[in-house]
Amino acid sequence: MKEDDIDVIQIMIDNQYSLVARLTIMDDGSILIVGVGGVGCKWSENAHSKCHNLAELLLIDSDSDSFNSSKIANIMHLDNSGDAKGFAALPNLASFRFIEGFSNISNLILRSELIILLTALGGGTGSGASIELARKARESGSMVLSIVGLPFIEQPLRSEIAKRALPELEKNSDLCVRISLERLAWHARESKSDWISGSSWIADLVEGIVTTLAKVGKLNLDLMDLRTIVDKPGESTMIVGNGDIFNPSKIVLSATKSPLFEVNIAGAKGCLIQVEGGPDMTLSHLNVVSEEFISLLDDNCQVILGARASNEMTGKLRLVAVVSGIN
Ligand SMILES: Nc1nc2c(ncn2[C@@H]2O[C@H](COP(=O)(O)OP(=O)(O)OP(=O)(O)O)[C@@H](O)[C@H]2O)c(=O)[nH]1
Ligand SMILES: [Mg+2]
Repeated sequence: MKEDDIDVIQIMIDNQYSLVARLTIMDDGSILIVGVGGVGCKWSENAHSKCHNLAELLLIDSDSDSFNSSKIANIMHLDNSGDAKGFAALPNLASFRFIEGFSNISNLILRSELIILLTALGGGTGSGASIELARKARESGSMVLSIVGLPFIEQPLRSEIAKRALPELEKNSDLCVRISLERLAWHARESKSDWISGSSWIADLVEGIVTTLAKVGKLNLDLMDLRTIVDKPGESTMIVGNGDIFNPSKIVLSATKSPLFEVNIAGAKGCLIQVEGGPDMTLSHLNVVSEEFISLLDDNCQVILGARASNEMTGKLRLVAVVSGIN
């Protein structure tokens, strides 16, 4: 899509959705992707590898194996003194260690406007430290989007730990997306990847959110837009769908097949949508994808729409949506 086309699309969108275009470009380092615990670290490292120019990475774990593969991550090791490989179902100890070591990462948190926190609950580290991280981040004025894996049904002890941790994490996050590990594993099989690496779904979602908010573009959406949507009463969630440019309807279908946990977006009252494509994306692609997605939501849903074209997306389309006001 050429710059001129973007101008045309801008006018069309203004007419249809009363979008207020903004040119805000976030400062370097203002988006931070944080992985907490073994699985959270893997998910965030994978996600960050797709948008490393636009966000910083922080890995937090008690098991130092989580830090071995990244050369660019900021690291918070919750057990520097010993050779412990985890907190083996002790979230309180993980919280305590996190608070004790927080001053080492406080600057990083302080300069982050948006924190995307990834963790899988049920173990010690993720279930304890993620809550404290979210709390500290909110206290220092950051917006916190949490993406949280919930244990497999056949893991009763882990599920119990997760059940206790989840409400606290939700309370300390602006938006908390619950991922079913069963559905993620199913999704991973379909995309020929594995759930421990986040399937491809989590990396796509995080990359989508980061590029939506950080990328220089005429239709750039920003944190104010995101805030408008997530502040609506009710539940909120995030969704991503991918496909090729020849079949835009399929993108919406792929978005509805997400590994999310029991979420029904039918009555959603707010939605921020970003459609991404390559230079070959046209207004009609943009319309088909956004209209089809919006038709799944409440008739009076407030919609904020953005679009972005980049060379890497040639031949492809991606829809990223933050949906809120779900009852
Ligand atoms: N089935 C299965 N589930 C796993 C496996 N590893 C992690 N999980 C799931 O992912 C959740 C989080 O695991 P981790 O990220 O390893 O936990 P952690 O936060 O590092 O916790 P600690 O190691 O106890 O400090 C667990 O509660 C399980 O539900 C695995 O190898 N198999
Ligand atoms: Mg661990």
